[in-house]
Order: sequence, then structure tokens, then C-alpha cells
Amino acid sequence: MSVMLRTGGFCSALVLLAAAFAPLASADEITIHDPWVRWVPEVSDRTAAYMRIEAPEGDRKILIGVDSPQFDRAEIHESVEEDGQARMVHWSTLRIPAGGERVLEPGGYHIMLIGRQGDALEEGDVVELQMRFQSGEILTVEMPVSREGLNGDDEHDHHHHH
Ligand SMILES: [Cu+2]
Repeated sequence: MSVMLRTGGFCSALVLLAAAFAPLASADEITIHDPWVRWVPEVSDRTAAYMRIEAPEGDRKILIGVDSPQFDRAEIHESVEEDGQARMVHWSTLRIPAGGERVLEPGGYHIMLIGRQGDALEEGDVVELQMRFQSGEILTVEMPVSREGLNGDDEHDHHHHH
């Protein structure tokens, strides 16, 4: 399977964006950059969350569980293409290399949010996500709902298909 350490123009833009916002944790802890949830029409009870997860130097981190109070359940997924068919793989864990990062983005890894509770999500609403790591750390991340992501992700995704 592929390792999601992306380089290139898109990633550079993300890094710049991340630098512009205060990270959620200090340098020796897990850092979540630019989390967001894709807006979906009310008829859909599921959506996906994206972000960049950064592990500290010398300390590999393993995500072992995700949960949102606003959804029945949350799962670690990867979008893959096999024989021209798009499908999603459900992973039980997600490894973040020491001093490295894992990028969750449209067309790749994502957190699947399944079984929305309550009203439809509007743009600008916030979805809460609890992320449990093997080290015992539990991060609570607040993710804004957006149609297009924080960075024009849709356009980027589009380019992949050419
Ligand atoms: Cu999925």
C-alpha cells in the first residue's frame, strides 16, 4: 500500500496554511493541522473528515480509535481505486511515522463519520472528534464543516483524475 507522505505544490500550500494557524498541541505532542468535515446534503447521514496528523520526533504514533458525539460511529477509511472502481478500505489503526505526518485528504485516507445525529450540518458548524492513540493520548478536535475544504481540495482532487 502507498505511504501517504505527499510532497509537491499541494502539500507546500498546506504547510504554509498550517503555519498561519496555531497548532492544537506543542511540538513534542501529536499535532492536528487543518481539520475539516465535508458538507453534504441533508439526505446523506454520512460524511468524511480530513486533516493532517503530525507525530513528534522519535515517537511514532498509532491512531487506534475515533469517535464523534454527533455520529453513531466513526471509522478510519482509505479511498482506493481497483480496476477503475473506487472503493473504501476500513482500517483498524493508522500509523503516523516518528517526526512525520499522515495526510487525510479527499481521494485518500479520511475519517468516515456514519449515522448523523440530529439536524443536518451547515457550513461553519463544528463537528467534534475524539481521537485515541495507542500511547494513551486522547485528542479532541473541533472540525469546521466546509463545502470545499480549507485549501481548494476539490480542484486538487480533480487533477488526480487526469
Ligand atoms: Cu470512507
